[in-house]
Amino acid sequence: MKLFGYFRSSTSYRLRIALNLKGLEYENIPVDLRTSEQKGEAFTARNPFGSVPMLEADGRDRAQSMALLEWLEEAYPDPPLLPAGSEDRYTVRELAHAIATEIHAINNLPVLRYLADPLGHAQDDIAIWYRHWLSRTLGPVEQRLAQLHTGDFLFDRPGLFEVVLLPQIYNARKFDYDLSDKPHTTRIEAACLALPEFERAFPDNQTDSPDYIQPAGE
Ligand SMILES: N[C@@H](CCC(=O)N[C@@H](CS)C(=O)NCC(=O)O)C(=O)O
Repeated sequence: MKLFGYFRSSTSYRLRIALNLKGLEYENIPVDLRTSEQKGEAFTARNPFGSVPMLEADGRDRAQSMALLEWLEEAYPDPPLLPAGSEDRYTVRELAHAIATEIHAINNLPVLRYLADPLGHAQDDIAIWYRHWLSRTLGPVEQRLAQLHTGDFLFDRPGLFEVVLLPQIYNARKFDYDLSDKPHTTRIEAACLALPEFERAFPDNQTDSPDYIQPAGE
């Protein structure tokens, strides 16, 4: 498999975590969003959305991270990203889709850029926008985690929820968002970051990151 992504892209980060959790080998192919490589003809001929991630697998190019995560789950069910029962699956999807559709889609880079140009908003206002949409959904997510009496993970192992949560929390920290009133969210974040599957997927540990340090012996 080849994962076309960008180190700081949260949707690429989702895929890296999921592939690692499933123990699937993949080659990471950096697509440089700074030079708009994703909008070039060579890339859009393969992925008309002109966005990352794109996964090349079984001779097919697939895009759209949430659809890709569901595809991975169906194609490679073991180990699972979703719990066994339909009620628990519902809970995972409720929280994962809330983050994907109510935070990420509204706070994505093209949206933030559009607010600046052509709409003319100042960076300080854009940061207020960003934190507003974070609060609006991270608050209910935290409340739901409290109701569910979660431990280190939403259920017994990290899965689709954690795959979507961790990249969003990484972004929230980049925007200096105060998470001190979100003990359940940050407990799950800490437990995930301690796992090698999440560590390997971390943006700074990708070869296209300026912070990348080649591990000794590689
Ligand atoms: N709905 C898409 C969104 C993908 C997306 O927006 N990716 C961003 C990086 S996180 C990207 O490629 N942005 C560059 C652009 O849209 O021009 C998904 O979930 O895969």
